[in-house]
Parts: sequence; C-alpha cells; structure tokens
Amino acid sequence: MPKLVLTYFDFDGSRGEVPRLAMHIGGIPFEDRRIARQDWAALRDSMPFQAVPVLEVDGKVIAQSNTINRYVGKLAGLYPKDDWQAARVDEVMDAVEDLTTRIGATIRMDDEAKKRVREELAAGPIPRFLQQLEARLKAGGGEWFVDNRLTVADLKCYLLTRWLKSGVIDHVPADIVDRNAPLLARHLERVHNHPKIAAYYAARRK
Ligand SMILES: N[C@@H](CCC(=O)N[C@@H](CS)C(=O)NCC(=O)O)C(=O)O
Repeated sequence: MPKLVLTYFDFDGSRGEVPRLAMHIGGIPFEDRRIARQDWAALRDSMPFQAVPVLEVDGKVIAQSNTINRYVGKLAGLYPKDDWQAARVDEVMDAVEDLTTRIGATIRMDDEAKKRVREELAAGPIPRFLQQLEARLKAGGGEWFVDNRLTVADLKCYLLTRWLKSGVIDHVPADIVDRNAPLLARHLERVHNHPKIAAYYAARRK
C-alpha cells in the first residue's frame, strides 16, 4: 500500500470528506492533513490548481477531487472494475461536482448577489439537478447508484445532499432535497447509517 496523505480544510464536509470516508470504509491507512482556514492564503500557491483536496501518494501529488475519489475508490473497493459501471459512477460524481461548483461560486458574493443567485438556483436548477440525480439512482435500483452497493458515487452525492439539507446555505431551503427528490433523501439516510460511516462520525464526536 502506498503512503497516502490527504490535504484538505479542517471540517467534515465537501470535496475532501469523500476520500476520507472512502479510505475509512476500506480500512486504508492515510494521514488526514487538515488545514486551518487562516493558513490557506500562505499554502494556496503550493497546491496544484491552487485548490484542495490534494492527495500525496508516496510523495507524488494528485489533485482534483473526482480523480482522487477514483484513485482511493479503487484502493478501497468502492469503484467498479467494469468499465460501464465505472462510467456511471463518474457521471454521478461529475454531475455532483457541477452543482457543487455552481453553489460554491456564490460563497464569496456580496449579500445582495448571493441572495439573488441562490434564489434563482433554488427556483429551478437545483430541483432539476436533484430530480435528474434521483432518476439515476432509480435506474440503479433505487438504493445505490451503481452495482447495488455503496461506491464513491454514493459518497459524493451524500456529501452534496447533506450540505443542502443542513440549512447552512442561506436562501436555499433546507427541505429542497425532501421536496424534490425523496429517494435521494432516503439515500442520504442510507449512506449516513452505513455502519462504517456511523462509526466514523461517532468516533469524530468523542
Ligand atoms: N475542481 C476542483 C475544485 C477544488 C476546489 O475548488 N476546492 C475548494 C475547497 S472545496 C478550494 O480549494 N477552495 C479554496 C480557494 O478556492 O481558494 C476539485 O474538484 O478538486
């Protein structure tokens, strides 16, 4: 097993949390390097593409969250070997990335622009996106996106729906998942209650 170091911000969410969970579920040892927000400005230029997460593999660095998800997904047994099934996982992860990027782009807007853009997103693009993701889940059997088992696609989607449902995104109603994609809301609970994930967060709370 290579020596793995995952670098991401010091909070339990978003792009860096998917590989953390995947490696935890797969029992893959790694160093969980967490950056304090106040240290980011000094570190940004040392990161490929000036962003995190990044993963060091035996001292060599790869960036881009979905690339990292695929890499650790293979190590952890959470990424299909079959090319078609793998493409379905990629499709879900890239779709989630698109929406994450659209919402993420509002974070640094001034209050007025943030309210306007988020209300526009909540009025159409987010519900449509959730419905389309839900259709993918349904096509996979309704419980998991691909392979009738947990993959990195489920983790990626879980982090998005959990964020949407948390109520922290001002001007985006916290019930937007429940109202538009009830199967995805149940999927969120299913992933959250996965024994390894439940145990991970129970240990984090101690
Ligand atoms: N396409 C990149 C986006 C990475 C990204 O935007 N990461 C955010 C954190 S989730 C970041 O580094 N933000 C700090 C900044 O933009 O200065 C990926 O998927 O990894």
